[in-house]
Amino acid sequence: MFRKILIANRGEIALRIQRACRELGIPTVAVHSTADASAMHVRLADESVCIGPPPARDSYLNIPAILSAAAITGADAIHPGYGFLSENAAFAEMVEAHGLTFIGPSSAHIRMMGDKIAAKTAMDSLGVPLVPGSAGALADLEEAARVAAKIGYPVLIKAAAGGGGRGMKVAETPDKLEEAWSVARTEARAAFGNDAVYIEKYLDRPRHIELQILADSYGNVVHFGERDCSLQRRHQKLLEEAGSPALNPAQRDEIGATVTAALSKLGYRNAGTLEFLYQDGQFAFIEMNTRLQVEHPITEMVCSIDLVREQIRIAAGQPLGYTQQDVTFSGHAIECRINAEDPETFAPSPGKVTAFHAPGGLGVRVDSALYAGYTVPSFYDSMIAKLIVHAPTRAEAIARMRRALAEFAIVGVKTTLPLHQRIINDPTFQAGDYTIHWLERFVAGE
Ligand code: MV4
Repeated sequence: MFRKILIANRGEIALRIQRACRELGIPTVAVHSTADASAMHVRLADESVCIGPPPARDSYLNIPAILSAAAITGADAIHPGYGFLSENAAFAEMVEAHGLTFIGPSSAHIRMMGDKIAAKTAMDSLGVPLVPGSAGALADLEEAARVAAKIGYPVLIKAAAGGGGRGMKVAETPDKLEEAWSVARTEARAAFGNDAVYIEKYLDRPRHIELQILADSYGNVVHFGERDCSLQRRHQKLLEEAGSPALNPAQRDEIGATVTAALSKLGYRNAGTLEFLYQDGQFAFIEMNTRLQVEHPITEMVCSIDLVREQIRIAAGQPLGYTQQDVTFSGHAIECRINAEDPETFAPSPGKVTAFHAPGGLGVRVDSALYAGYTVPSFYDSMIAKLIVHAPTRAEAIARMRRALAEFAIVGVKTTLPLHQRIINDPTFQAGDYTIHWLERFVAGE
């Protein structure tokens, strides 16, 4: 096992990783920018190192400073959390080149999944269902037109280096293809320095369902069921559920078996999430995330597993301690992401938190690095808390979330708590009858 783990992140996820380390008896090193000197992840760490000025590119993305902090403190492993350097293959490579362990997949797998075309090609060859589309990058507009005619309109042109919705263009009809093609290529070149694009059949009302897996270094792969992440606005998730209101256990078992077999053949290691679009009873793989995800706690609640602990054990070369049969699903979990934002305009609302009271009680979990007197800085993501509830049924989880939201007091900054209260009370949400488009319309008042 590791002697000491450096956590290359901030906020609630840095605390989450510290907690797992502490339960394993492993000391932690926090890193922080000058803006975060009094942050909770620094206060609670065993030791801390300042790695630079407030902008992330100078601190939380500053690879030499982070590697130096590991060397100075004698850390032998680095956990990247989510965001920042978590899916940076070059960083994973450098960590290993310095004789440290990167707590995550191999740099080769991070790189493969970062290229959405390579990810789809790999999953296709392993028998994972895809959205119909081009086999690889499109050579030219003529090829795009040929593939589009074959799969049928509307189609979507996507950037190979994309993900998270950037560099995507819909063409409803053949006469719109040239425009979509050139806009997608121009955007991809500007955003990623890579204008490779591919084409897919456009699904008009899918749900976004993702599958959590863990894989050890010995070919054992286990899945922990799905999360329904359809409730998002501008590709920012607001609320997630485990399991999906749209799936039954047999459907979960079937896609789970397909995915675990595929990842075992691929030789994948550590935690991963496969993203699918789900429409008309069909799963279609779109992307794979090679990191711990923000919404991992809802999976932990329904499976009674500590995913971060398992990530650390796997990275230390230990085998998974259980098989698929040992994974059981109990009840329903919901997560609300609470952001320091205006609940109507979504404008960031940094500033001093003058009062903070977190809800509690049976089946309530709050993952947050907030405290009364803390000043939310303007330099980073606006998520300040995750409120997670777990209950025997979805209806009881909704009632529990309503109760917990009402108890939550955050004073001094605007938060998205009122928006979550509106969502949780909405009949369409309560019926579980929503797609990826529902929330945008809901916040627009439609
Ligand atoms: C799609 C799609 C419809 N059809 N692909 C958006 C982000 C990226 N991860 C993939 N995305 C989509 N791909 C096909 N073939 C619709 C989306 C999409 C979306 C997907 C998941 C969650 C929210 C979304 C919001 C808008 C569009």
